[in-house]
Amino acid sequence: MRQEGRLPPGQSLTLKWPVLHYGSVPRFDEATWRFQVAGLVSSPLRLTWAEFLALPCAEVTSDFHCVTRWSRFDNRWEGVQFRTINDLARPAPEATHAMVYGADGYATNVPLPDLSGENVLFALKHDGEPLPPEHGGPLRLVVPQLYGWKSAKWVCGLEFMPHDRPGFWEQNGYHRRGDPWEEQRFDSD
Ligand SMILES: Nc1nc2c(c(=O)[nH]1)N[C@H]1C(S)=C(S)[C@@H](COP(=O)(O)O)O[C@H]1N2
Ligand SMILES: [Mo]
Repeated sequence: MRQEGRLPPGQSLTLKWPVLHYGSVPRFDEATWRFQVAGLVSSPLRLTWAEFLALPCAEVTSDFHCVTRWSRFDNRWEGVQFRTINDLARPAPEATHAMVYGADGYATNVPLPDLSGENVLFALKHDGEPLPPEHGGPLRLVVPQLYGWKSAKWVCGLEFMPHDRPGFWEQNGYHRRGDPWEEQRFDSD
């Protein structure tokens, strides 16, 4: 659905669902998979797949904007809100950013205020179907208000940090925050 004011500057709408990542799709093994939360937290987490699935589930619909200039509207995501993980781990007041990790060795930094919104979640499903491996299945982060590279696929954990530190793309010239409405594409923007 095209709607006035929904497309950030310099973006084009796509009806397809492009697959974009660096490297190859990591293998998922339910027996050895763990979701780890570390760093500046009162309760570090190390959840098994069964424990993760037992967390309360939420559903949100959001638009997705990739820095390579495509946007996809109305993605229906189901999963565990970041808030839920945050409440379990209880970060210290000094924590300002998180480094989010993917099982492929990916890392991306996100300011904590950008993670606290109700539509930020660790997604297990997209448009009613289990998340396909090429789109980050079985679990990916979704941070809809930032460019897509912040939405780490195959997410396996995060680290709460007392300051900002660049992740993979951020070390390679991409913006620290990546707000599509401000066109924060590159470090120099
Ligand atoms: N682990 C991991 N997550 C990643 C990436 C990646 O290379 N590795 N690429 C990012 C980029 S640049 C985008 S645009 C989205 C694309 O998600 P999609 O393939 O489901 O469309 O995944 C993001 N998450
Ligand atoms: Mo991207």
